[in-house]
Amino acid sequence: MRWLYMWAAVCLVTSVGAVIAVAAEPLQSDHAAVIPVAADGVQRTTITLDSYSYAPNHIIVEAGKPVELTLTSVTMMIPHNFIIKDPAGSLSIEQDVSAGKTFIITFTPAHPGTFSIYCDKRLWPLPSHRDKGMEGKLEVR
Ligand SMILES: [Cu+2]
Repeated sequence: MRWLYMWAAVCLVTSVGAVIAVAAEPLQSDHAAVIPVAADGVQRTTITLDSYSYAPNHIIVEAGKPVELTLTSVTMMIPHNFIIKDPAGSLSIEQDVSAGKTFIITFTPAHPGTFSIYCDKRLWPLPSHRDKGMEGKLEVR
């Protein structure tokens, strides 16, 4: 009988652990968007910046064709930015997007790969916006 109680206790602890693990998943789910190539050959889309998210937060483009992103902030106060850095040096994008503003950036990804998009703003000593979930990815095919 004692074994039965212990088994039940182990099951309870395991399921509580699973619930905690699910709760610790990233706040944003992945919203992938394949960006179409327009008639003029440009891959054009809009990304909405909010506190603390990008929407969509996963964009898929083709290598070797220009990309034009309209970055629109919908925040009232908090400034954000939009950073993509390829450690190999093929991409180096850093655009500040102050509250309520819109900026258009263009670049041509040279090589396939998956690159992080993130906001590195932070109000010390709070965690960075990226740590609060403000990140995404650029997938180049
Ligand atoms: Cu930010």
